[in-house]
Amino acid sequence: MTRHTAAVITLSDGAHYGTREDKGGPLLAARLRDEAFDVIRTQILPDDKAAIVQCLTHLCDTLKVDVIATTGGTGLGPRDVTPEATSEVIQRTIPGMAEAMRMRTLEKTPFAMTSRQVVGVRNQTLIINFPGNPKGVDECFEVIQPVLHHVVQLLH
Ligand code: MTE
Ligand code: CU1
Repeated sequence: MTRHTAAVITLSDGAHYGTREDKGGPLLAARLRDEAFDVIRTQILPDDKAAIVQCLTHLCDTLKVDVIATTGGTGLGPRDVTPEATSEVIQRTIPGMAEAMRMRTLEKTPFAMTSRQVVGVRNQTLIINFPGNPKGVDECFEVIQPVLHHVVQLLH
């Protein structure tokens, strides 16, 4: 079986400028490695829509990674733009995957409903937004884990 590739992007002004430790990114990378993905790129970007769009497009169109997992910037802070940037890049949305993460983790915290996370596809790349909170990353990853490889295979 050929191994699937993944990229992890942390979206956070604080983590980018070094005032906050990035915990979500390394956690996502570890979860993806546990699922036998080759994590070929990890990056920390500020909450800047144009920069995020450019990075996602490059990962999809040039590096052709199978899965991009983002963490952070999905909430209601004035600088949170991850869902907007993702929506600009994807060609098809998978609302069910985003809804499943919110619904299933709502049992754990009511704040799950405040994450505007988006899941979608550009060409053959699956893009999944996770919240910034490491606990949220873990809880949401558990929800989508059973379909991850199947979805990647469907895109080929
Ligand atoms: N989802 C789950 N499953 N668990 C969580 O702890 N945190 C919430 C929410 N989603 C959380 C969650 C909180 S507190 C916020 S503010 C939003 O995600 C948005 O987070 P973000 O802006 O860091 O992406
Ligand atoms: Cu919050």
